[in-house]
Amino acid sequence: MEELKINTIQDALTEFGVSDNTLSSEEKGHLDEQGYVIFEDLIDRDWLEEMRNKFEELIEKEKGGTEFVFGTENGVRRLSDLINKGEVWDRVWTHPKILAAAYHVIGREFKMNSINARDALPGEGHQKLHADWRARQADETYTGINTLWLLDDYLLNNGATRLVPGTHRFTGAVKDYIEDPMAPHPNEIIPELKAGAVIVYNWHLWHGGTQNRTQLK
Ligand SMILES: O=C(O)CCC(=O)C(=O)O
Repeated sequence: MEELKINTIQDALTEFGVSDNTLSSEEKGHLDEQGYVIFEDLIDRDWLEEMRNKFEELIEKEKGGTEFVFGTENGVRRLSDLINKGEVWDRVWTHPKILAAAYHVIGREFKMNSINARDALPGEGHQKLHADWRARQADETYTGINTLWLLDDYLLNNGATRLVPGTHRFTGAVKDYIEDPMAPHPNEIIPELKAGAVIVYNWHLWHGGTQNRTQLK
């Protein structure tokens, strides 16, 4: 068998099927300008079903689920370290679109950090606007992305994520710009999407879970 030689990030990307055309120029532009890009129907029906089943199986096994950064979040089912909890998640971080987006934003070698899951139950889930990395300095280049894999539809009232387009370009922290990070932001959007979509965002982009207002009286 021929030995696989991977010496550079380019070798690794090629091995995973990434080419210059994996992202369209519109997709790259959106990521650059708005700080995020949406891939609709990235997860096919069988894979979606498999991920949903695995999620429920793990929640059952872990008695409701916890998450390592925050511990627990009230009324939210969370799982962490999914990379070590089933082959179904391997396709998440090896997907060519995701790797291409990571390389486009970071522009050099990078590594996978973690795969976690989050599901806000009715009445819960509202988070502060936050970035997923420390405040960026003026001379600092972008260092990472995060991705949201939709196992359920994103609706305006079911706890979908709010994003504030363009904020990845700001230096400093969210608190340097707004007084109340829990409050609605005038520029925030909640993308309404079907399960199976994936949102990729620069990890400096301000975002946060919203309250799941379904089944509330
Ligand atoms: O689930 C979401 O809507 C976003 C979660 C998030 O940003 C976080 O937990 O840090």
